[in-house]
Amino acid sequence: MSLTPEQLEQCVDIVEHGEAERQEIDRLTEQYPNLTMEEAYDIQQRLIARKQEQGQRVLGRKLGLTSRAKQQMMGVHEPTYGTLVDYMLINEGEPVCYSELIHPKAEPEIAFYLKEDLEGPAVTGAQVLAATEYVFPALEIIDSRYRDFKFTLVDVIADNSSSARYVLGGKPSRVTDLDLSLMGMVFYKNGEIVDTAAGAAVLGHPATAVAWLVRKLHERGEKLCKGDVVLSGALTGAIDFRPGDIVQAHFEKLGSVTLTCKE
Ligand code: OOG
Ligand code: MG
Repeated sequence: MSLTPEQLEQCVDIVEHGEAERQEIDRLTEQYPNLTMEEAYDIQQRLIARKQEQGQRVLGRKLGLTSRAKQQMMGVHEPTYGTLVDYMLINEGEPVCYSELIHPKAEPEIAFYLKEDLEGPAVTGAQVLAATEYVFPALEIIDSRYRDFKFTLVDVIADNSSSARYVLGGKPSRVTDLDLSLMGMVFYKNGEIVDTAAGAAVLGHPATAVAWLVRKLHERGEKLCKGDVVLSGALTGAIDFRPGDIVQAHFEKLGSVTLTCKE
């Protein structure tokens, strides 16, 4: 460990301030080039602890950079996770407020809702599916606090993996009899197709991504809990949107989810 507790707290101040003031921040690795992944997750954990002290509840987790499209887009080579709290959830039909965010982007995801805790060093995708009550079509709104949305893997981890908002589609589906890897998805902006994908874009199967998350959490003495929502990672690259835009993802069998945006 190269950073002192004071330096870790100072990093939390920077990220927290960027989000609260909607101001782009410099990459933490410019100040701390040797920042480790472990320290970056420590910063994220301290950031979430502060949000909890302010009354926010943890609603679940999100995976980041699970698809090759996203890894290439961001120039990184492995997934990350982030933590979801109350104010990030947008009910479908409510608009996202653009003025609360810096440079938001939207991306289509499959969300898991857990009926059992999941923990341990060797959890499989099959165990994830067995512990899943429902899956939902989802749109994640990411909003990196870093200037120009540019960061290294450790930077993005410290910034809670760019978490900002998320919308869950209204129709819960049971995973039994669904093949999430073959599930097709069409992504629209203002009625035009911007991208298409299948669930397999997410590490081969979205449940594999959730299993990766459980193993990663285990390394830090943490777990997924009954009632948690897990966003399993974007199936495509993320797209910009502005007030007045309508972003939609239509999933085979799961149905669709819509995001609107106001000033
Ligand atoms: C990091 C978060 C990526 C996903 O689903 O891949 C992410 C970023 O690209 O800013 O949420
Ligand atoms: Mg995402």
